[in-house]
Amino acid sequence: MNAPLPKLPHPDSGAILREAARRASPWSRRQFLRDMLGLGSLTLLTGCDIVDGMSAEAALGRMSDFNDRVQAFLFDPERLAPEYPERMITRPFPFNSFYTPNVPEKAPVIDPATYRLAVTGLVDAPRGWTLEELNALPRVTQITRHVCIEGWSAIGKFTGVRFSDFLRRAGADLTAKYVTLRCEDGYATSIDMASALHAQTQLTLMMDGVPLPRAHGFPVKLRVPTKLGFKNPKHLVEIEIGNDYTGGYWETYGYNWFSGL
Ligand SMILES: Nc1nc2c(c(=O)[nH]1)N[C@H]1C(S)=C(S)[C@@H](COP(=O)(O)O)O[C@H]1N2
Ligand SMILES: [Mo]
Repeated sequence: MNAPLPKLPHPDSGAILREAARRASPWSRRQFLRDMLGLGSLTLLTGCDIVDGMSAEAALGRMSDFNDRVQAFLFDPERLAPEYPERMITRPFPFNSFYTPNVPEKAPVIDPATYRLAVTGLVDAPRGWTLEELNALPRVTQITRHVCIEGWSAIGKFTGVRFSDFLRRAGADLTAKYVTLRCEDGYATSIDMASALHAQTQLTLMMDGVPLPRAHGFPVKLRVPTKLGFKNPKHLVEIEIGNDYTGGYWETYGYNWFSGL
């Protein structure tokens, strides 16, 4: 780490440093943080004094917040993710999950008859939606690319309710900051309201013309083609509208919260 340090934080410095620290083994991670301390660079980049590893972590967190704010500022709600022709659909569509073993057989089994999608927080009247109610709403279809942070991408055809329509019908406060998405398998993530209201953000009920297969999020997932795959929660059970930052599963392990494409 002998490169001259920039005077002002580069918009990506938080993401770069966090990624570097995350990739390092526990030992080299400590060494990495110590090197950074030695150079005084974290103080320079974050304006906060660092005395130990814990505050270095806090500083990295602060830079990630900064990175989130830059991305949120740069996010253009009018810009659309590319859409593709049917012939480019990836079949079979890859599977991924946070659980071990990472196999589709471990995906949650949900009974469509008793399933409820709870909409909570800043809404006119919090309540649970049945699958029948969700299936009765007007639908749209998109063929978009899902990009996983682990280094693969796939094109899929997703059919469901435009999320902005759903939020309006649910009586959500559209001026709230965050939408938190909780899943049957314990997975969770949260997104900014501008991304929630984006024209292509979809409460997805079908994939490739059939009801969402169990492995891919039955009965409902949120498709957010303007964000990385881990911001596309499967097996949704709760949508909470609020103004407090709630993070998410991978976000806790250092993945950048905004993760726009
Ligand atoms: N409930 C839930 N949603 C999830 C995940 C998960 O483990 N559980 N993994 C995320 C990640 S990292 C990816 S890449 C995609 C994978 O979706 P797929 O299996 O349909 O490809 O789901 C995302 N949403
Ligand atoms: Mo992913």
